[in-house]
Amino acid sequence: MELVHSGKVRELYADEDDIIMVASDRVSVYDVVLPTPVPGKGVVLTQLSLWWFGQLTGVIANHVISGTDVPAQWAGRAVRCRRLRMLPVECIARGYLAGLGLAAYNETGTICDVRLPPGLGEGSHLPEPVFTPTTKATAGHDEPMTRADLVLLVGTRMAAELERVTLEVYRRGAALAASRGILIADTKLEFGVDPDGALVLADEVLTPDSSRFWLASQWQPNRPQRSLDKQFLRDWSAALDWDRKPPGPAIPPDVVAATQARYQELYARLTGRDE
Ligand code: PZK
Repeated sequence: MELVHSGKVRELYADEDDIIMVASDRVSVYDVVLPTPVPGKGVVLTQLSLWWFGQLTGVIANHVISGTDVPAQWAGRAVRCRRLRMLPVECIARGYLAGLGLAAYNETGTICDVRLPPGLGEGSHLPEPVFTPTTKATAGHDEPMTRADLVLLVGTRMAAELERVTLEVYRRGAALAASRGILIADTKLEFGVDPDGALVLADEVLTPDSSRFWLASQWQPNRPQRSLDKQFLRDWSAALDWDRKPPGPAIPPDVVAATQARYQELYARLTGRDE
């Protein structure tokens, strides 16, 4: 199969008219891919994404053709998808303040033209989820967009549709996760358009590589939150003499095992399944 795109932790292949998305066991911490894989991660994230797509079928069509009709060597970690015309925007919804959203708020009191109340801090729960689209930078980091930027890129109707669907996916996902003790701080969605012009949810959905997951029982205002999946990696790497630039350090076996256990726990809690 032809390799179409290789990302930090995933690969995209072309199979005739379809594409096959393959999730590796690679992990990144502070945006650096580490040299040691976390066995099982690609399978867990793929199965979680497929489960969410299923939960969301009433909200929006998706690109999944099959989670099983894939080459045997990638069983469990690959998804056969419809090839779409991808929209050049990352659609982010935020329910809590963290990351680039926090940085924008601290500078301007707004995120992507949405004014937020004063006095919010790191980890704050927002009064309403906000839609904060960003550009897909080909080099360097993604940049926040204004509403006007988005309209120029996709048109008025599509801009409104993207906002509505992104917020609805976030609301549904966050409500379901909250009922299982997990907060979804924010999530990044990618959409494509099918040959009929219909909007389709693509990529992966509501996984820890596209979203911030926090344990509700551990949430505290005004501090960085403990990430459900990567906290062991962060705590361990913080104690090293590492400048957070590539190449990252090799992960010791006990930290690999603890990280694996966190991915499993997240999957089991959200889906109610054991694997
Ligand atoms: C598509 N990416 C992101 C980059 C990955 C994924 N259904 C689709 N049709 C056509 N193209 C894409 C999709 C989807 N989803 C996704 N880039 C293009 C990407 C690197 C690795 F696994």
